[in-house]
Amino acid sequence: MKKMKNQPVTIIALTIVLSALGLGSADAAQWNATVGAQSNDKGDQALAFLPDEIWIHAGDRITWTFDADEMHTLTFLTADQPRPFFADGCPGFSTDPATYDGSTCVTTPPMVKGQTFTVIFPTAGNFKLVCLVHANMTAVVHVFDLAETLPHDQAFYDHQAASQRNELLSDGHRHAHGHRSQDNSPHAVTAGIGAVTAKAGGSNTVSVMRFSNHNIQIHAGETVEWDNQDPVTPHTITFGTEPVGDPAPPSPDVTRFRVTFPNAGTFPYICALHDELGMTGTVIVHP
Ligand SMILES: [Cu+2]
Repeated sequence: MKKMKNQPVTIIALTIVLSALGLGSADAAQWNATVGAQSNDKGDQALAFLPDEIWIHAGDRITWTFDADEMHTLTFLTADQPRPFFADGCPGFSTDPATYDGSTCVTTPPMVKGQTFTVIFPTAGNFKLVCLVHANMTAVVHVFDLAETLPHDQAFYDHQAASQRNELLSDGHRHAHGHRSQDNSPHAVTAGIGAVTAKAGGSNTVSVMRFSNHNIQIHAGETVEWDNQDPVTPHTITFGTEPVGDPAPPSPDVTRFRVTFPNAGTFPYICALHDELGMTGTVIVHP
């Protein structure tokens, strides 16, 4: 009973503090946005914040919903902060909801479809949003003073997010299809195709998480060459048991990988980073 009696006092005290800071909840608006998008088979991945540009008022909050099985982070760095490794975070990870005013780094750990994260923006400014997993995945949040008028409402952003999503995913479909039809070298496999789009708000990428020619047939003694044509997303070519722990490739700059198969047999392989998205293949070696 004693506890119940204390609660109203605490709430009143908190309200006074918030009002003094000009963060009265009556003015604060809730905005919604999305991180990532994917095709139904998960093979085409939009590496994008949707929408990639939002205008809000100081004190407002934005909740981002993750919508892809490919992992992403939601990260606001401080000025001049070097881009950290995604598993290290700021270092460390922010608790939900986080507050960002440019003075302290805010980041989520890598997150996937269904998870959400909210950031409150108490002060005016232009804040860049990045994903620590994918270079070239950026957006911007413009925080206006309360006196300024916002250019758009939530319905506008919902519509824009949907059209950016559709544009990226249909791009991915076209790239994959176009590439496969001209893929006439019998011993070559393309591990990943991607295209970066730079826009006013940020840059987005669509990545095709599939091996072209994924059931390649060769003869014993021949060589298969994999190349990665994706400028943003690394891939691995992994035969045998999936490595335990962090599957990041030891050298992301390697874009070509050759294996010679001396013996006949069927050799399944995966991309250790994206096998859960269906990025798998087989080399069938005939005698
Ligand atoms: Cu990402």
